[in-house]
Amino acid sequence: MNDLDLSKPILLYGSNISYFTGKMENYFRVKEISYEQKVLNYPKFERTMKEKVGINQMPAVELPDGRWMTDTTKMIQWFESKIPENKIIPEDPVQAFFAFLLEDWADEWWWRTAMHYRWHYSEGAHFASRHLAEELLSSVPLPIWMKKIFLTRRQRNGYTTGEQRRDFVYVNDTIDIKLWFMKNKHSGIFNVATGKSRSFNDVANSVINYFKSGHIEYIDFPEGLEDQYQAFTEADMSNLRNIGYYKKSTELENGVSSYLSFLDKN
Ligand SMILES: N[C@@H](CCC(=O)N[C@@H](CS)C(=O)NCC(=O)O)C(=O)O
Repeated sequence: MNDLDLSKPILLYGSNISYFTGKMENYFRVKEISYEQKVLNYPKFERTMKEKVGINQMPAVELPDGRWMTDTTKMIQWFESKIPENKIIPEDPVQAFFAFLLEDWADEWWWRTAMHYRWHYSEGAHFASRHLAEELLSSVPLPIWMKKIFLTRRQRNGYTTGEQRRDFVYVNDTIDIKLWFMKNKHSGIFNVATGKSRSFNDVANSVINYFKSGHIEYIDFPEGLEDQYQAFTEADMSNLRNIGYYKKSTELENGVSSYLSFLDKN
């Protein structure tokens, strides 16, 4: 049964710089479905979303009959099942499978890069925070600069701040490797690490967990050094494995707690 009334425009709630709102808009354009993009201010948007669909994310769609829905993947599939013209999901099941795979790849992975480029660099952060402060937070009675700081902190947290990664190795593991080399004569250049990078947030959280108190405070990276800094390093351990060293390295959390308890006792 087709229960979709297309005689009136569909309402699309979301920010006009939200990538997923853009995805839905493009879908409507390709399908020639008439829609109206609307902005609902926070905190009203959050309350309405929780009430109508149970989750606070954008975009959301309101159908002319008052039904609400969210999640672009599911919404597109729903509209595809209702409107057979201009299908964007291929009929052929193998092609459809690859189309879904591509969609999943873009939806679940590319937003990370997009968030990084939008929020990490000050030009992007200034632009996006001002836009969202004026658009989504326009009814919050605070000066724009305060809203910008709030938004930039919120968005950087988890996407970029403290997410620089290193291959942290527990000091005892490095000694084990050296002792092993004393018994097993090999010559060459070998990385002495874990092969698995972890973030500075992980290190800080391990310390907080050990002490059961504390919180993370971020400070801006010194200007001028940003371009020299390597945000990610991870050792290739294959040389060491190829000569027969297989001992598992200590997990970061265990290394931190064992070292901190050593410091406590000494
Ligand atoms: N899987 C969802 C993802 C939607 C999504 O992540 N939207 C972003 C904005 S583009 C959002 O609402 N994020 C929540 C937040 O920032 O609190 C979809 O396809 O619609």
